[in-house]
Amino acid sequence: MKVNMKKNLCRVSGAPLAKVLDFGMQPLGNGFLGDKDINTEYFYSMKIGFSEVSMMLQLIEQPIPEKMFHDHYAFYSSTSKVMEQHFKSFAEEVLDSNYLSKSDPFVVELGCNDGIMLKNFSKKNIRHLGIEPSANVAEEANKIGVRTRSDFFSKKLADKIVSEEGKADAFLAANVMCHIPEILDVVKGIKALLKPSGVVIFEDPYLGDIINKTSYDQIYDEHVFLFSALSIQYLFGLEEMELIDVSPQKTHGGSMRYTLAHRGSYAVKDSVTQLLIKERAQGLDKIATFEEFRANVERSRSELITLIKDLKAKGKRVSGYAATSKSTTVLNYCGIGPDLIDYICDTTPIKQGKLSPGVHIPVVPHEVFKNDPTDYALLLAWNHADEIMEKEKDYVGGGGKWIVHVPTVKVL
Ligand code: DWN
Ligand code: SAH
Repeated sequence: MKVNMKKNLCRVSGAPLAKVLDFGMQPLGNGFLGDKDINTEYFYSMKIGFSEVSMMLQLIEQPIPEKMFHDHYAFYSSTSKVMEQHFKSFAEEVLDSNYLSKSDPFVVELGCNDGIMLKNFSKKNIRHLGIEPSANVAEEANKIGVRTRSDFFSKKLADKIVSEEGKADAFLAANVMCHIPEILDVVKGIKALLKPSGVVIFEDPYLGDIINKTSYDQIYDEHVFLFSALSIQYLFGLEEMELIDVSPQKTHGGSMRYTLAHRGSYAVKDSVTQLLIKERAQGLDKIATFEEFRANVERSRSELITLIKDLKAKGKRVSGYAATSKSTTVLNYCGIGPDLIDYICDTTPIKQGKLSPGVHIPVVPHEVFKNDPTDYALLLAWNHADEIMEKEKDYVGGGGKWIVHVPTVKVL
């Protein structure tokens, strides 16, 4: 796949980008590796920039998608029970809405991963199609009866789907629109794929929360864009589409669900007007806001390093909990390696026995954390805190302590 690599230009408006923050050379967020791969590990220069024209915060450079999404993609969506429930509710909301035609509705999902959301449609015999380039997770989806095509979504593919299967009532996506550098082509594809009454409903980590919580770990190779309602309105406006509803979500540390339709086809809900006003008041349209964000990120980094080094100096053992993609940014940007963290436990078999990207901390099964708990555990999946705290009461009961870095660095 070709990626438009015109440096320092906004991928949406083409206007020059103002540089916001430079994280230095970073490995792939999901680039877990074996000992033999250390010498050939891939790094790229991770910097973010902002355009006041499109109001889009974005990576200035991004590795080509095939480096990240392939037949051994390490993230399986169904590892979280809370996310299973979340996507069940998401699907039920769509099924109960007026957006689907009464006869033979057709639902398409971008980046369906292991089928976590679409299975709720397939179980009800709703005509559906998942588009998922990572072949290993697409295979899991197909295995559970979710019809999935292993490919990258594009305008060309949208035209093919329309000619083979007709237009869609609903185009869904979760945590994937922000992954696609060729976003203009994707929006053209969505426009072509939707019926006149069709809607696109998608959610992604929300820029307003990222700024408020200094959750800079949402920035990594896969997350090429950090969306706000302002930037989404601009982006889809290019194809004569508009926001008709927005709904904040608790998932992934604060997300926003956007519903869009062809311009003029539905009434615009008040939620949209209110959020756009709020975002301007928060300064999500101004470069100055991101300069303040940079200062907060730098402060968070120095506090986390100091805390962990102090604990080590006192002879305490520290581990990481959950080998998330986000943690790759935190650990590499802060320079936290195996000298400070003994291991990272994770429930995903494909990550276990590997080294974490860049800093090379061993990733071990969850049982290691159970059997050999450390004095402190850095909660790298802070977005799943409720689910994890509920499961790990024994750790705290046994004297273990959690370290979190979002929204501020502290020991719980
Ligand atoms: O956007 C993305 C989101 C949806 O998922 C992708 N680009 C990649 C991925 O990001 P992430 O890796 O930061 O996602 P999570 O959901 O924060 O982390 C999942 C990891 O945490 C998995 O490796 C499983 C692990 N985990 C665990 O070990 N024990 C998760 C839970 C809930 C647990 O109890
Ligand atoms: N929707 C799931 C998965 C999110 S991870 C969830 O919320 O848990 C992002 C997914 O998007 C990965 O499975 C990746 O393979 C997929 N993806 C990345 N680029 C894509 C593209 N161009 N078209 C469709 N899917 C893509």
